[in-house]
Amino acid sequence: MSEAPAWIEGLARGDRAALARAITAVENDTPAAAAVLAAVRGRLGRALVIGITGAPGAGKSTLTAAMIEVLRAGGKSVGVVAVDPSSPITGGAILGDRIRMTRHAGDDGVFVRSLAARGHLGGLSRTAERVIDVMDASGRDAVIVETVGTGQNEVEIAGIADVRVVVVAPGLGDDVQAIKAGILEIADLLVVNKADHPLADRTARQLAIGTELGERAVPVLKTVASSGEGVAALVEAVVELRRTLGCRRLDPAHRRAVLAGAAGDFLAERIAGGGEAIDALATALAEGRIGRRDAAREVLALLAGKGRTQ
Ligand SMILES: Nc1nc2c(ncn2[C@@H]2O[C@H](COP(=O)(O)OP(=O)(O)OP(=O)(O)O)[C@@H](O)[C@H]2O)c(=O)[nH]1
Ligand SMILES: [Mg+2]
Repeated sequence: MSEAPAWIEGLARGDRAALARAITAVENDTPAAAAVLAAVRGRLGRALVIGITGAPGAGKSTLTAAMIEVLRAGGKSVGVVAVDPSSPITGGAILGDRIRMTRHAGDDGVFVRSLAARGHLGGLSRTAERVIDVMDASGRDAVIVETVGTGQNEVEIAGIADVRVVVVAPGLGDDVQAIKAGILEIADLLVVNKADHPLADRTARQLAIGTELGERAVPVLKTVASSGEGVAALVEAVVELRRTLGCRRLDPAHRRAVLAGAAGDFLAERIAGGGEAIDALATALAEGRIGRRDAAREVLALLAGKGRTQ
């Protein structure tokens, strides 16, 4: 490991420039990344990390801006991580988000960073997690993670947050598919935004019924992000939930999942490389001559060098 750059000590003081450099280091996995991660260790778990996800146009960015307003009024410093896994480069959607947040542009208490989808070692969600870690360690009181879209990647990224808020627009709650989609399953809180819309009450009721059928009760709140109505109550509910849920990134189950992901990626890479024994095993699995678990065990043994050579 190379010597830690001098700017790293500014991170613990919440220095903006140091924060920006540290995020760039972990995002691009530069030589300074190891020093950043070392500086971050032991300083995690203080920030309230809020995940905002939901269908395009539901009002996530407007709601994020409104939540920033409430948090800033309460004297809290805020970090924002905007992620768009669907766009290969930091593009239109995120640019739009940035513009909407210009109200906070001159405010040192607000730090916004967009994450592009391309080229992340260990996946975008792993990078997002590291960026959140850096913001947390730099003393941000709250970190808001906004993801665009509702794919697997987005659900995974939102899953890193301590409190996961799923934003729904009026009308969408009537759609059973929306309730079935994995996105609602990860919600700690459901928000029907655009509550100024006539369908909002009905959607909120439908969602409440939908979640009652599930394994746990999920609170349903209503907001008008564009006017700020209901947003203070939302922030209050999020803070309250964080008290019981704790810091998700420090959770052993989450850490195991990260390890499982790393192991899975490694295995996939090795198996994709093929070879006589691996291809024979793959054929046996495809033809039903061996079960999935047995095949998995065998491939592990093979890669560990203890399996059959043929
Ligand atoms: N009437 C009304 N309009 C809203 C409200 N919140 C947001 N909007 C509008 O809805 C549109 C979409 O809002 P965004 O905040 O960009 O939504 P988003 O979910 O971030 O959208 P993507 O990032 O593109 O997925 C904008 O025109 C907002 O001004 C609300 O509470 N009421
Ligand atoms: Mg947005």
